[in-house]
Amino acid sequence: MTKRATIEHRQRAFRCGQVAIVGRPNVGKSTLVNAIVGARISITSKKPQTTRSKLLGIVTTAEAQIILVDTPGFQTLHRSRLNERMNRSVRDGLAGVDAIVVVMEAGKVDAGDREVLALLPERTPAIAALNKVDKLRDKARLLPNMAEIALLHEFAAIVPISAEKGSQLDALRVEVIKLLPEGSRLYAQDDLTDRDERFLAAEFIREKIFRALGDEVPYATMVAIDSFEAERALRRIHATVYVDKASQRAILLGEGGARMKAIGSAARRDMERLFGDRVFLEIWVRVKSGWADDERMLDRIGY
Ligand SMILES: Nc1nc2c(ncn2[C@@H]2O[C@H](COP(=O)(O)OP(=O)(O)OP(=O)(O)O)[C@@H](O)[C@H]2O)c(=O)[nH]1
Ligand SMILES: [Mg+2]
Repeated sequence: MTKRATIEHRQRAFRCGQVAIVGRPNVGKSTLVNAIVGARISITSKKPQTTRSKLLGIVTTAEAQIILVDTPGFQTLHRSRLNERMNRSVRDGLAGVDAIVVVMEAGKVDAGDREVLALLPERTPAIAALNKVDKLRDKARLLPNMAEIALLHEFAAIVPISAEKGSQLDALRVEVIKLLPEGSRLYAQDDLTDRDERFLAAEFIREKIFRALGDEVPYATMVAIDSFEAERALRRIHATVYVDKASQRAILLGEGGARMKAIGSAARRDMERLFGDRVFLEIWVRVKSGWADDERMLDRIGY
C-alpha cells in the first residue's frame, strides 16, 4: 500500500457504536429509528407510550454501523410495574452507549423535555434532533428555539429534522457517525434489529390496536405470541391479545369480531412485508385483569 493509500485508509476508518434515542413520549423517536434504518421495525402511533421496551435499529453503511437504541418515552404520570419497567428501559438505554440523540419537538421546550435532559449522563456526547419541523408554522421560531436548547445542555450538534418527511436525516446521520468510536461492526451487514420475528409480530398487532382504538383500550392491551412456526414460505402465528376488562374485549372485537379482523389483516400485511413470506395469523382476545402488574406476564412478553 502506498503512503497516500494508507492515509486515506486511516481517514476512512470504520466506526461502530450504540446511540440511544431518547425523548418524552410521542416526539417521534420510533419514527426516526425506522427512517434511519429504512424499514418499519419499531411501531409508531399518534398516542404517547407506544414503545414499551428497548429495541435496537441497526444500519450499516460503507463507513459505519450505527446501532440505534429505541426506548420508551420517559413516564411521569402512571405507576404500574409496566411503567417502572419502561423507565428502567430508558435508563438502561442510556447506560453504556457511545452517543445520545435527544428528540424534541421543534419550536418548543416543555417540562417533559427538561426531565429527559436532566437524565442525560454528563460524559456521553449528545445531539439534539428537533423533530417535526414540517409542523412548525412559524419557521422564524427555529433559531431562538435552537439557542434556548444550546443553553440547556452541551450538545455536539442541534439538527432540525422531519423523521416523517425524511428531511435532514443525512445531516443527522453525519453528526451521529462523528461521535462513534472506530471499530468493526457488531452485527451482520444486513441485520435491521436485535429483536426476533416473534417479538416484531406481537408489536405489529399492538401497533394496529394503538392506531385503531381510543384512549383506553390500547393501554389495557398486551399481545402474546402462543406459537410461531416457520414452514417453507409460510409463517403460522397464533397470538393472544390480553385486555384488562370484559368491556374492553367487546370494544376490541367490534361487531361480529369485525374490528379485530381488520386489525389482524393490517398486522399480517406488515409482517409479510418485513418477513418476506406469507403469514397465517390467528388472534384470540382474552381478559386478564392486572396484567400490567404481573411480572411473569411482562417477562414472557419481553418488556
Ligand atoms: N408531522 C410529523 N409527525 C411526525 C414526525 N415524526 C413522527 N411524527 C408522528 O408523531 C407521532 C409519534 O411518533 P412515534 O415515533 O410513535 O413517537 P415516539 O417518540 O416513539 O413515541 P413513544 O414510543 O410513545 O414514546 C406519530 O403519529 C408520528 O407519525 C414528523 O417529522 N412530522
Ligand atoms: Mg416509540
